[in-house]
Amino acid sequence: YQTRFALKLIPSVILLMLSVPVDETAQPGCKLPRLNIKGYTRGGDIIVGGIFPLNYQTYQEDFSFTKMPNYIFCEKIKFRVYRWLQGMVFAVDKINRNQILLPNITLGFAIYDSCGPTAKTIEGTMWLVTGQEEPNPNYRCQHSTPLAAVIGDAGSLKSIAVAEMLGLYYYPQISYASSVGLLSDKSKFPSFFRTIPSDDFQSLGLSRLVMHFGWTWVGLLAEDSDYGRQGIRMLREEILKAGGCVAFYETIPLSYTQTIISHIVGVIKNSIANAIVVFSNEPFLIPLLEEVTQQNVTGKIWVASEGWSLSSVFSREEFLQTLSGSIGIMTYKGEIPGFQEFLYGFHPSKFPDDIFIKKFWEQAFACKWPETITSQVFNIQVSRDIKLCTGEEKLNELNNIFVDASSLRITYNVYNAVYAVAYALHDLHSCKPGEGPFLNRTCASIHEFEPWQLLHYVKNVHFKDTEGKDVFFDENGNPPPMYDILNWQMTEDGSLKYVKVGSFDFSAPKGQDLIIQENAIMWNGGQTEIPHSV
Ligand code: TCR
Repeated sequence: YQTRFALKLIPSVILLMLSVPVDETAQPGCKLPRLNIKGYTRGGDIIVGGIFPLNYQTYQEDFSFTKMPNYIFCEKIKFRVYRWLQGMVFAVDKINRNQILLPNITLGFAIYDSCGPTAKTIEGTMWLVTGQEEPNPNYRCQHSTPLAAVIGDAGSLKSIAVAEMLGLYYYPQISYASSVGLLSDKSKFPSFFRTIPSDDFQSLGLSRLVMHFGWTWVGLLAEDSDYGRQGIRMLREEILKAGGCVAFYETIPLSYTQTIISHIVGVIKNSIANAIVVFSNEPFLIPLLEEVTQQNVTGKIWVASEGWSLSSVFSREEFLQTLSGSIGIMTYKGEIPGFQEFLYGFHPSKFPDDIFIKKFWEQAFACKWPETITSQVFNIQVSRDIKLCTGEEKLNELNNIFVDASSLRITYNVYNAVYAVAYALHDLHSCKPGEGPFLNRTCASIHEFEPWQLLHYVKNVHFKDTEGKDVFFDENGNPPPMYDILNWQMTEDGSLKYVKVGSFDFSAPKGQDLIIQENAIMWNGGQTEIPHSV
């Protein structure tokens, strides 16, 4: 429902509320339109930037340019992404409380919602780099706190744009979810790192999975983006190399058209291939799988890339007949001690600087804060329809993905990314004069370092995470490639649960890299025998 909502144009009443007033007070003599950016910030000795695609975006198409264009609306917080964001806040707090890691240095942060087109993400990056609400490129004032690094963005499309800009200044960037292979190219993205493995490994893993089950005749679907196309291209090569065949290959459009969707569903129905590997992110796949469900296509084995394998949308009841029994690949899960309590105790009164928290609260509890109700809206809507928020609402009584810390995967990547920055800063700070890595064995100063100096330390960072696993980046800025294999099983009460049925660890010796517990898998229709590919 949420995404459906997001795809539709919102009623004009809400548009009225949301349209941002155009700032008429741009300084005389300044030619650039004034950008006025708001984010969630907290002060400190050093700032860590964060970029998260927090809100759903809606478009109101008006490209007439007869007035100042204002066609993107960001509304409705994605609860899961808000949890990722809080993972960053939690990590920063924890590092600041840690007496051993970065003692006497307080980390602050500046977090930006990258909802909207890539241009908005660039805008946010300029805000981080310049440290000003009116970001003038190439200018960060002497008196402003140094920016250490930027955590984000999620999608590769945006991260590539950010990386192109940050690469210019050599600011370290660590993404928690951008996985396309392209970002491994250090000649193009010299300051990019990530805590999610590169898709090259995922493609390899998916092909091994398909071959393991003896599915030699497979259908392939790819999101029409670098993520989908690059992922499927490599998967296809691997399948062919292993002696398999591709029954069909279709791309899923980024903007919805019924003709293409019907065409793809037709191809799936008419093909005798049972196994279908889908390399896609959640939003673009929704219309296709809705159509598949509507046309009652069952008995297929869906194999999910990690872009959609934990999507809450597809665990809805209407998809269960079609999708239960699916196999998904996902980055491994980690524990973050104390995070569950942090989420349960999360409350607007504790985080007055969080510019998103009130909206989140309203959405989570379907209420309105008295102060957010403008008199205008009050007049339009009947006031008795509005439930007021009191602050007494209890998050732990809510069945909301935000408070669910039972399976932290992307959140965990965020957490480790922040720690990587902290450890790099710590190493920079611990440098002994005369033994430093820079010219004439000098060190950098924690109070006044150049972005490339910190980059040196991020490249070499190495620490143990809360799971005891080693965190480091290889020469391409990638973490050790490890994945879990999940099986989507229908429970007795008719809901979906994700059961771990195996894992990939590409750093393990050959033969031990792929582990699958076949007897733990439940296939579509409740079968326990491995289905055949035709
Ligand atoms: N890489 C995708 C984005 C993405 C994502 C996710 C977004 C991945 N996994 C989970 C939301 C939730 C994998 C990309 O574009 O690189």
